[in-house]
Formats: sequence, C-alpha cells, structure tokens
Amino acid sequence: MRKVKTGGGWPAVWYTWRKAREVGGIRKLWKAMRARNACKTCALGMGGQKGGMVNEQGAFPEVCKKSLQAMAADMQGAVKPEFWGRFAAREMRAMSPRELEHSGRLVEPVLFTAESGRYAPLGWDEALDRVADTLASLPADETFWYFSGRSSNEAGFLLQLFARLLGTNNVNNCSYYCHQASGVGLTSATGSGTATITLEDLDTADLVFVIGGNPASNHPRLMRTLMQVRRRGGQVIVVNPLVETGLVNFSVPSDPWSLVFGSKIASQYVQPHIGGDLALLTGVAKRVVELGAQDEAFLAAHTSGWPELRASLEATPWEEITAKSGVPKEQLDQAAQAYAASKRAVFSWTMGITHHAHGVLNVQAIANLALVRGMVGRPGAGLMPIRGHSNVQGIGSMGVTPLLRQAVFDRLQSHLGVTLPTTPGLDTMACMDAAIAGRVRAGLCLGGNLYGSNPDAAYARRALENLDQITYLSTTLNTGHAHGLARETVILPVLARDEEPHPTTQESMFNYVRVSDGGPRRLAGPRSEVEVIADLAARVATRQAANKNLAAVDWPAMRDTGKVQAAIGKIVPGFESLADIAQTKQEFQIPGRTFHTPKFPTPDGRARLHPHTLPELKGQAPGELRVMTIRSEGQFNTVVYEDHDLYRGVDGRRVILIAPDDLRRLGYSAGDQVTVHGPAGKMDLVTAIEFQQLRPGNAAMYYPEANVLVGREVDPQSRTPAFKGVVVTLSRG
Ligand SMILES: Nc1nc2c(c(=O)[nH]1)N[C@H]1C(S)=C(S)[C@@H](COP(=O)(O)OP(=O)(O)OC[C@H]3O[C@@H](n4cnc5c(=O)[nH]c(N)nc54)[C@H](O)[C@@H]3O)O[C@H]1N2
Ligand SMILES: Nc1nc2c(c(=O)[nH]1)N[C@H]1C(S)=C(S)[C@@H](COP(=O)(O)OP(=O)(O)OC[C@H]3O[C@@H](n4cnc5c(=O)[nH]c(N)nc54)[C@H](O)[C@@H]3O)O[C@H]1N2
Ligand SMILES: [Mo]
Repeated sequence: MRKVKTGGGWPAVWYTWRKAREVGGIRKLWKAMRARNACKTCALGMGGQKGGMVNEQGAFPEVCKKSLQAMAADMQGAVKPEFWGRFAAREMRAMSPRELEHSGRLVEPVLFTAESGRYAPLGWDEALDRVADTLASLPADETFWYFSGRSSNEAGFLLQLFARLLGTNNVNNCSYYCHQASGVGLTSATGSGTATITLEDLDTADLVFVIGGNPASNHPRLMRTLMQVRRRGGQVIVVNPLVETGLVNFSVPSDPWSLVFGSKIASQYVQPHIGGDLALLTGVAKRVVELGAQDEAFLAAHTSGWPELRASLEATPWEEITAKSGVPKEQLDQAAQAYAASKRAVFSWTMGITHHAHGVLNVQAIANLALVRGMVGRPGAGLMPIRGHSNVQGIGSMGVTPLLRQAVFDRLQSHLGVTLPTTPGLDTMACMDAAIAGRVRAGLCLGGNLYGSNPDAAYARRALENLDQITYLSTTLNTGHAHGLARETVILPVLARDEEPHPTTQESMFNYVRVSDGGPRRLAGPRSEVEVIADLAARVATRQAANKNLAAVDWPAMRDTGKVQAAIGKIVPGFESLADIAQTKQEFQIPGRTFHTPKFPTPDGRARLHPHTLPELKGQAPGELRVMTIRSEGQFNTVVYEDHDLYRGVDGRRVILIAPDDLRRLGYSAGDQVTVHGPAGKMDLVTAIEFQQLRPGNAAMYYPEANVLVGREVDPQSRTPAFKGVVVTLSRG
C-alpha cells in the first residue's frame, strides 16, 4: 500500500462522505454530529451544550474521523434476530473485531450458557433476575466490577455506589490499562492526578512536547493546536521511537491552507528506544542544569527534593543516558536548548509513557523536567496527559477506583447513614488473578472489552471462563462477547449517550464537565445505563432484605438521572453544581485542578521532585527485539474499523514492523512469514514489514491482536501492564 505523506487531509474529508453514505446521507449524519452531546471518542472533549463538533473554547467545526466512526457504529441497524441461532460462540470467535462490530446494535438481552455453547435472547425481566440472583447469592467480595470510560458520570457513580453498598471495593476501570501511571505519577508530583492546564493554555505555549503518543491518529483534534503553535513560531518536540507521518506533517481538514499545503508539526523528532524515555528525560534535565537554565527561585520556593534530584542528575553518566535512551547526546542537547529558550512549555504524553513497568517513574521524570524550569503553576505552561476514552476521567472522579477518596467515603457514609466496606479492593489485573484462583465468581462490566484489553489473552480467557457469571452492558458486539465467556454470560443492550432519555455529563481531560442532552432512541430495545443499573440494584436489594446498606438508597427513583446528579452534587467535591445541571445546563471547569499559580495540593503545598535510577534497557540479547503494541489509524481500541493503516502505509493487522537493519541482522527479508514468540505465547503467520521509520532494536505490532504475546508484568506502583515493553524473538513460519 502506498504511504501518504501527510496526516489528516483529503482522506479524512472523503472518509466523512463515505460514512455519511453508510448511515443514510450527510444530513442525517450532520444532525447526529451537531446534537448537543459530548463527543464519544477521545477525552480531548468536544460537543456538549455549545453543540456537536465545538470545543470548550467555542471553535467550530472540530471534527475527526474517529467521532464519525463511532457515530456511524451507533447509527447502524439492529443485530438480526436470526444472528443468535445462526452463530454459536465458536463461530463468533472466528469473526474479526470488525465483523462483530458490524453485526449491528444490540437490542435484546441475550444469555450464553456453557452447556448450549451459544447465546439466545431472553426478556429483560428474566435477564435482570438472573444477574440479580447471582449477585445477591455471593459474598460481595466474590464479585468484581469493571468500567470502561465511555459511560456517563451518572452511570459510573450509580454502579460503583451499588457495588460498595453490596459490600465490595472490587471496583475499577480501564484506566488501570491506560493512564493509571499518569494519575499516580502526577499525584506524587503535584498532589493532583490530572492535567494542570486548560485548553486555553495551549494557545500561548511556545513549546509543546509530544511524548509517546500518536495524536495524528488518536487525538486528531490536537493537531490543529500543534499546527497553531508552529504558526506562532513555537516549537513542537516529538519523542517517539517511530516516525509517525502525521506528526511530521498534518493537513488539518478544517483549515483551508493546511488542507491544501499541509502543516509542519515536529520541529524536532527524537527517536528513543521503547522504554528509553526515562533516560532521555533525565538527559534533557541534566543538560538543562548544565546550561544553568533551571529556575532556582521557583525550585527553592515551590518544590521539595531539588538538592536530591540535582545530585542524582549530576551523578548519572552521559554514557548511561545515551545507551539506555538510544539517543545521541547532540539530540538531547538540541531538545534541552529549545527547552531552555522556552517561556511557556507544555508537556503532553500518552501510552508510550504509561505502558511500561516503570510508567510512574516516566511520568515523574516528565514532571521533574517541567518543574526544573518552573513550568507548572503558571499560565500557558504545564502538564497534560492526553486521555483516552471520552469520559475516562469522569469515571475516575465518580469514585470508580478500588480506594475511594476520603472525602467521598466520608460523605457517602454520613449522607446515606451506611457503613462502607474497608477491604482493599482489587484493581483490574488483580481481578483477573482472583478469577483464575477462583476467589471471585461473578463480574459485571459497564461497557468496554475486558478480554480484549488484557495482556496475555489466553490467561484472560481462562480467568473469565472460570467465573460462574459475567454480565456485559454493551452497545455493540466485540471480541469479549465471543472469547470472554463465563459459564453463564449475559449481555444487556444499552443506549449510547446521544440516545439517553435524560441529560448526562462527561468530563474532558482538561477537567471540563460537559452536559449531553441525550436524544431520541434510534432502535427499540436498549435501555439507558442508569435505568439498567437502578433496576438491577433494586432487584438485588429485594433479595437481600436484611442488607441495610442497600436499603439506604431508593433504587427505583435512581432511574431518573436527575436524582443521581443530585446525589453526585452532594457527595463528590467539585461537582456541587451537578445537583441541578439538568435545568441549568451550565457546563463548568472542576475547581482546584488547574494550576495557574504554584500552589499545590500536597501536604506542604510544594510540588515534589523525584530522583531516579535508570532501569535496564530490555531486549538487548542477540535475536531479541523490543515490541510496542500500538493502534492503527483505523481502529478504536479493541474495535477495528479498517484493516489498513493509512499513515503508516501498512495493510493487514497480523504484521510486525521491523527496522531494515534488524530485518537483515535477524536473517529475514521484507514480506517473510514469521512466528513471533513473546512472554505469554506466540503468534504465527505474521508478515514481517520492513519499516524505515523505526529506531533499530525496536518493533511494533497491533493491539489487540498482539495481546496473545504480551506478558502480565505490571508497573508495581500503578498496576498498568507493560504493553509497550514486550521482548520477543522470531522464528520462521
Ligand atoms: N483513533 C483512535 N483514537 C483513540 C484510540 C484508538 O484506539 N483509536 N484510543 C483512545 C485511548 S483509550 C487511548 S489511551 C489513546 C491512545 O493514544 P496513543 O497513546 O497515541 O496510542 P498508542 O497506539 O498506544 O500509541 C502509541 C504511540 O506511542 C509510541 N510509543 C510506543 N512505545 C513508546 C515508548 O516507549 N516511548 C515513546 N516515547 N513512544 C512510544 C508509538 O510509536 C505510538 O506512536 O487514544 C484514544 N484515542
Ligand atoms: N496490547 C495492548 N493492550 C491494550 C492497550 C494497548 O495499547 N496495547 N491499550 C489499553 C488501553 S489504553 C485501554 S483504554 C484498554 C481499552 O479498554 P476497554 O475500554 O475495555 O475497551 P474498548 O475496546 O474501548 O471497548 C469497546 C466496547 O465498548 C462498548 N461501548 C461503546 N460505547 C458504549 C456506551 O456508550 N456504553 C456502553 N455500556 N458500552 C459502550 C462497545 O460494546 C464496544 O465494543 O485496552 C488496553 N489494552
Ligand atoms: Mo486508553
């Protein structure tokens, strides 16, 4: 396949027309896209009360391929009633993620049993009773609750509340496989786990670091911002082992000049080894200090740990830094010079930073580098984890974590008059381990694809198979519904956010809370998430009449989202105005999270610096390669829309991208069929693709397919798997 020379551009425009045809015309798609609902894809945030395709500053049109894909998927027809009779689970397992997604919207509850080996429809009452019977009969700690980041704040809050009142803290969300290292790392540095800036800050930044991410495909709306930084004469430093076409040049579809001529994005493109960022960031910080460009006054007044960090930077030899980062000293110097000259620098990052066994250390190293020049706690500068799912941050704010924040815990107890469980809850990987060990017996998943997002796919399948019951609240089919089967598996079809009967809210990565109006249902059958959760909780409460905790909430009343919003307003600090948001429709910035002055919510009010020793670079033995498992242009997580990867010019997904030198060194040629051996297993019939734009020693494969190889090693602090640091070897065939 021919590789395009720029990201975005006309292909993105043509794509819009194609999608419009699929869903029955541009007017229909336009109407759906313009409705007042928060965008369904990434957490950069769009839509809400200013109308669809509008950002928090009111800029329009802000549209990307992903939001069209997601919208078109929700606008498709229903799964055909005969689907369930025609395809047994075995046959569903042979379907690709794309085929499953395109089977249609789920409109009726279905039940799979191990005995029958297939799903069959059943009525809502019967389905909810079955789930309620299981949940009510088990000790609460033998259940677990997984949330994706696609659902509303209201659904997230209500479901975690139900789980706690049932008696368990086994409550977690996809963040454990995503940005958890950012939350943990940022909290250790600034006392707050989210971005320190707002979207406006990016308008005055003169330098933006883009570390370990491919926003050209995964957060396309950020590209306009990066283009504007360059137009203002600012710099964009990209740190990525792979040269992503769209980060070199991007044609912003909503900008006529850019669309025709393309816009330069990276002013410097640094290619470290996979996992080499900690060394690289340490090197840049060391060089900044050598240049005398640190902000001593800021460090003395607003940080703690500077003498220790300085000593550690000075003690780390350059040879170690360049060997472990893979980046020559001149390039580190160039980045340090640009940073030393910057007045307002923003540091952004994504999965190339968090998906490592040292993910938290990576995030701390970014914070160190920013703090050394006083770039946190002033306008136009700061720290910006680029979040994944559209409401993953809100789901976290709502208390979907094993450990509730103390304020939320206290208020729940005092407002409801309940005693909450204090057992340490299980994070996502710990739930899988508990399932394998038989210590948890049932699970409930609010969206997502727990099977598909897990490392070590065979282990994930066995873990889920070992459960008595798993329940999925889903909009469409995914691989989890075919491979992640418990002895009894129930799928409950739910409405997408723009079909909800009541307004819901979502939080962007800039801590901005949006209101989605909802809208008319597209198909008969699915129910709102909040309604399903309230109904289920009511049924369990009836079965556990002696459970005073569950009796403390009027569950049937909670079917009204407004009641849930009132509860959130009372319980979650910063969300007070949610109480009457259905009437006011007033969107807001969560107070206390954006830092325009250097006052930090740490115990001593100072930001904390963290010295590090550099971990060994993995995968250096002869025959080994470091693999990062990454997304293509045509997918959203485990949902694959297209098999080709436009900007990397790659066809097919059973591939490994290898640098030309490595291909020769290992004795293969481009196009050879290989078996890739990883810590968790092997993958055969993989096509070796010669890929110029990779730093030698490093290779790339597509997620989720490559999860058969990825091991279960997690970062000890954030419990996030090392999806990007997978050591593999190859054999022929
Ligand atoms: N279209 C689309 N948009 C999405 C998603 C999607 O699947 N599709 N998913 C959403 C979600 S949930 C998330 S979390 C985000 C993910 O957004 P990204 O983090 O951009 O996605 P990945 O494909 O995991 O990105 C990996 C990028 O990091 C680089 N990388 C890998 N390892 C390293 C490393 O060790 N160091 C450095 N410096 N770079 C490295 C890769 O070369 C690649 O460019 O996107 C969100 N938006
Ligand atoms: N090897 C490897 N593994 C990875 C990653 C990687 O880079 N490499 N990335 C990790 C990351 S960053 C993440 S976030 C996880 C992804 O983790 P998940 O969030 O668990 O997975 P998704 O594929 O995003 O889930 C998609 C499904 O959500 C459902 N859905 C969509 N919209 C709605 C809705 O409105 N409501 C409800 N209830 N359901 C809905 C649909 O059924 C759809 O099939 O995977 C992780 N796993
Ligand atoms: Mo993610």
